[in-house]
Formats: sequence, structure tokens, C-alpha cells
Amino acid sequence: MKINALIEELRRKDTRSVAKLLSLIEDENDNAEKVLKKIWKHTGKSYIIGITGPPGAGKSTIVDLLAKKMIEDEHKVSILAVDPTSPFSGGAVLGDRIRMSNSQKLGIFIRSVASRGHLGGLAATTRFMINAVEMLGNDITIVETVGAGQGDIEIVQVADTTIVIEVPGLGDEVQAQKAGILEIGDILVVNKADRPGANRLAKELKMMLSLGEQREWKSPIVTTTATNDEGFEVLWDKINQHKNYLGNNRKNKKRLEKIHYELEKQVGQKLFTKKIVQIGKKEMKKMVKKILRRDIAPLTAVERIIKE
Ligand SMILES: Nc1nc2c(ncn2[C@@H]2O[C@H](COP(=O)(O)OP(=O)(O)OP(=O)(O)O)[C@@H](O)[C@H]2O)c(=O)[nH]1
Ligand SMILES: [Mg+2]
Repeated sequence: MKINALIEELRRKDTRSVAKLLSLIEDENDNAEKVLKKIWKHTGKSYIIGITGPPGAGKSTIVDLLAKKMIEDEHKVSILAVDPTSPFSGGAVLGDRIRMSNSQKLGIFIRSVASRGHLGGLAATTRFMINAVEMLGNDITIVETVGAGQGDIEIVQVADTTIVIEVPGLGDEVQAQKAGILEIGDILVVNKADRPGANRLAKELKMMLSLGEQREWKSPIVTTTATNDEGFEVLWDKINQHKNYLGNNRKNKKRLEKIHYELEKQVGQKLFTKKIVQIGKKEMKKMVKKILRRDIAPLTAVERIIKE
């Protein structure tokens, strides 16, 4: 049987089988769920580093340099670039390939994938993609996601250490976003420090952090120029500090909360789908019309649908 063969290959750490499973997840193929159920007990062993930030901030360039540092320190690394917006990963693959030339030379597993979140939300789907990659047995998984809205913040929640990249010169419109994004960053990076405004941005972020909720772990702000390989000693050092700070206890607590959240979302999504199928689109439409005509209140309609 094909599924068993795939699982067998995955257990032999075959990179092609990992790529295949990632495609199955992307394509929403039913076999993806079957395989994921069977491999779950062999996953969860890598340390997950999430990297997010606005489009073009230098995320891939940074991931590439970080991966090189990690390899130098005798880690084994896999890289996933998750695009939550595009149904096709083709375009992203090209850009990521060019930016991650060091990693390619080092033979690191890199895949760009599209995640539409059909397996119980974006976070859960990304988590499953990480699980696929974890079958390679590497001790670090880096996940790059473009951070432009709420859904992307959700993706980052799968990470043990989350790094948020900011760049100078994006204007005030990103200001509002920053508050939310700062909340999730264990480490903040001001990249493109060769450009004007980097110091001012770093100061601004520092001030915003001091105004926010005070936590035990104080998110450090690191300044980098990825195109000149500047600031990466410090960044790698901060990642290790955060990893040490978490230790096993805090890391497991964080993971427990995420699994709880994902489970609720997945159950919700499955029940929703089940109900919609059970009731049928036609009935749903009828109900909507009744609500519009004030024949039935929306709250009553919900109760009736759930009971049906
Ligand atoms: N001047 C300058 N340019 C940089 C720096 N870091 C990255 N870049 C450039 O910024 C552009 C985008 O870099 P990427 O690494 O592809 O950025 P990204 O955030 O991964 O982009 P998306 O995945 O498309 O959102 C490239 O042309 C990089 O060479 C930097 O520190 N300074
Ligand atoms: Mg990129």
C-alpha cells in the first residue's frame, strides 16, 4: 500500500518522502491525514525557531545566515518557508532559493510551502508541516513566514523561539501592527541597519517594549545587516539565551498551551464541516433568507442548526 511505503520511507529519513508528504498536505490530499496520524509519535523532537516580518524585510537572507551559524555549531537544520497567502508556492520557491544560497550549498533541507490551514487552522497545518520535516531527525527547524496580519501571527505560535524582523523606512502605517507583533517576539531584529532610520527604529521598539506588559523574559533587540553578515553572532547568542531560559519546563508548558489551542480549533473546524455537510447548502441558504425576512432570529437559527 502506498501510504505504508511512504511512512516507511519517512522513517528512513528519506528527504524525497518528506517533500512528498509536504505536497500532500499542501494539496489537501486525504492521505496526508493518514500519514500524519501514524508519524505523530516520532515527531516533536526539534527545536522550532519562527521568523516573521513584513514582505522583503530580509527574512530569507537572515534564515540563510543563521542556518550557516547553526551548522558551524554542529546542529542539524531544516528550513520551511510557509506562505499563508498564496495557494501556489511556485513564486516563493524561486525567491527563497536565491536568498538561501549558503544553506543550499550546505545541503540543508529547504522547502517553500503554501498553507491554507484546512487541517484545523494555520497554526495546526504549519505544525503538521513541521512534523513532516522532523522525520529527517534534525534538531532545529526554522520556519519563515511573512507577517502582515493576524493569521501570520497565528503561524508563529508554533515556534519555541519567535524572532520578529523589522526594517526602517516602512512608514507609519506599520506602526499599528507593531504592537501586536511585538507581543509575540521573543527576539526583535532591526534588519537593514545599513539604511537610514535603523537606530531610531531600534529606540522606538525599545520604548514600545518598555510600555507594554512586563514579562520575565525581556525580548532583546538585535540590529543586523544581513547583506553584510553583520550582527549574527549576537543574534545566534540571543537565540541560545532564550532556548536556555525556556529549558524543558517552560518549553513544554508553551507547547502544551499550543496543543490545547490547536485541538480546540481542529475540533471546531471538524464539527463545523460536519454540520454544513449534514444540513446541506440549500437548507443553509433557506435559513439565511428566513433571517433576512425576520422570520427567525439569527440566535434561534444557530440553536436549530446545532440541534438538527
Ligand atoms: N540594504 C539591505 N538589503 C537587505 C538586507 N537584508 C536583506 N536585504 C535585501 O532585501 C531583499 C529581500 O530579502 P529577502 O531575504 O528575500 O526578504 P524576505 O523577508 O525573505 O522576503 P519575502 O519572503 O519575499 O517576504 C533582498 O534584495 C535582500 O538582498 C540588509 O541588511 N540591507
Ligand atoms: Mg523570504
